[in-house]
Amino acid sequence: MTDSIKKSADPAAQAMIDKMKAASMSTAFDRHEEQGKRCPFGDQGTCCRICDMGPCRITSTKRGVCGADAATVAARHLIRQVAAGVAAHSDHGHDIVKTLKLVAKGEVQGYSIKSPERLIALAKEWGVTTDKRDIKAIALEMAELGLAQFNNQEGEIRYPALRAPAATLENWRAHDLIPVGVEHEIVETLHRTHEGVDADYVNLLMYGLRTSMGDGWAGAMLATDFSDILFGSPQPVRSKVNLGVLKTDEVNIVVHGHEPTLSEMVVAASRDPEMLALAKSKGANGIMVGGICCTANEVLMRQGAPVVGNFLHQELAVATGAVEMMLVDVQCVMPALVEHVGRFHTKLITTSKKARIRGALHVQFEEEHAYDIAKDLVRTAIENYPNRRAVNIPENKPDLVAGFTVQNTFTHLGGRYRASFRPLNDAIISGRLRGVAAVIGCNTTKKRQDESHQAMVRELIANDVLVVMTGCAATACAKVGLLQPEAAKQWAGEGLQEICETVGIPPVLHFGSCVDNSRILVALCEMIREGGLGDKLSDLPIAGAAPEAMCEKAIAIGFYCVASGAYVNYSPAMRVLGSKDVTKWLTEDVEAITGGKFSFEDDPVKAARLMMEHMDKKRAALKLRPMMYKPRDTSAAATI
Ligand code: NFS
Repeated sequence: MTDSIKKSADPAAQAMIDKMKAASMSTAFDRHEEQGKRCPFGDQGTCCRICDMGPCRITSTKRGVCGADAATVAARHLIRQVAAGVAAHSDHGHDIVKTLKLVAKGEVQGYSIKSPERLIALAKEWGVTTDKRDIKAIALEMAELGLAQFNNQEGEIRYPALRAPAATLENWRAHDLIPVGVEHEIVETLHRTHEGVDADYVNLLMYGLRTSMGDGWAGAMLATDFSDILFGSPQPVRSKVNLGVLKTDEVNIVVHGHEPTLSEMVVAASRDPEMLALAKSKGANGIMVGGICCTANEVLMRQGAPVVGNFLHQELAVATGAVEMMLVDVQCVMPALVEHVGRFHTKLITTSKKARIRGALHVQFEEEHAYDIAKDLVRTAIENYPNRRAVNIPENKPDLVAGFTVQNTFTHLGGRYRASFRPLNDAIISGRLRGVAAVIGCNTTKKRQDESHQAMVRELIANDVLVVMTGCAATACAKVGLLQPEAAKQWAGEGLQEICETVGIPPVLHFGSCVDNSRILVALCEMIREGGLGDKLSDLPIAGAAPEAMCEKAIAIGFYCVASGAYVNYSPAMRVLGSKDVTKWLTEDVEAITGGKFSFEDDPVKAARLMMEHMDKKRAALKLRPMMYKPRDTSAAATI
């Protein structure tokens, strides 16, 4: 294997890694190697950095200056990571809700309420009067109620009681796992983990679960619902993925980061006849707006915009020399981009006051002037087109289908006149489907890019597990055609194949960005409501995985999935292995509390089997037909 083949499973990435190496450009893959072997204390969660008497390195015989042992230290640092992940998703959600408020007050430019039916449905769910009321008045009230979810100080966040099955809700209440509000739990986590406060690792980890609920069942869920209201509820849509979507003869604008507020406007501005005429006048045949990371998923789901790549593609995209502008907002943006754009004509523009990079241009995004700002940015990109030098775009750009949601997926499964979860539940009960798996999360330089996602998903669908995906994981699988309906014939087990062919869906459903993992929680609630699969979320034959996890957001997601009763394989392992107690609690003891638990298996195929064993255990408890395990065909002929 050459060096680049070891680093990424994606041929387009391999070509660019080689090219960058030849040009002496350092990528995340190189910097990963430069870091060398990691300090075992840091790597295993036993380096305590909480107070300034440290840092302390904890072993089984040596405690910190204050007396904290490995379990206390590992648990403290882990739940701080949970809090940071919750904060990231929730701040995103907060800004979306705030945008709806500005729309309701008429204080923005370019936005409207694209899905009034979703707004009305949500208002009814929240008990807000909708009859004979102006849509903007409903939007204003809903936005204010939504904003209150973040800083509520008493009671419970709103969604669990509205959406979760009664038995799950009761269990959460019994264990005090429902947040009062998103922000309070983050504050309390920071307090509890301050020097000299909570030293009981179980108490700390339980609070980590509670804090994470403010992500999945509040911040992220609000982000999804309010994005659907503002930008439209996604519908199944065809598009393309990978670096090959960049155009040799068009202005290429790459939107990278997370929030759909600016990227939606940039897509709209790129379709403005005035901008298209300007592009023509500069010798370009059009304007391509494509995305990286979850911004990609946002504009893919709602606009069908092509996906340039996932997390480890950001530097590679710039190195094609074909990107006129890379627009970034928040999260998952590498500061290293600055070094690369200096070698090309690419303009790197930060747009959020929360996330600036020294050396990048900054254009402050404001909702009040959103369309004008977007148009100015598109104009600048067009004017940059004649400055292009050598361009080298890999050819890869497979098709994909995305745009699945709780609202539309099961309309598909049930057919036009049977929009319910009944067909999904029946398929599981009859054994045509073993269960449902959510494979989500990032890329990491600790693993070969995309390989774990692809291997895990192939193993699952071969064994009749319907897979739902979000985030960079979905992009990884899209790159090898797994998000096309045709993939069912090639890869899926017979039962799943039959369903996909009857309904015309891929065996792997793209549910959107990482905040859209909340769609998966809602789908699980609907499965319980439909009946026949138990009475709490932990009864379902389902499992989750983040096989190339990298960031604190992924830890927060893992936590709220386990809190919700799911089995979650998380790899590479969280930094807790230095404490046997914390590791055991996360991978065993927590199951008695929530019904969910973690495993830290690194091998994606073995992990898929563990996930299926869990599904089979749940099937047995529900007295459903046992399923056979079929090793998947790994011959070359079976590969896409
Ligand atoms: Ni999720 Fe999405 Fe990707 Fe990971 Fe980053 S983009 S929010 S964090 S790297 S999946």
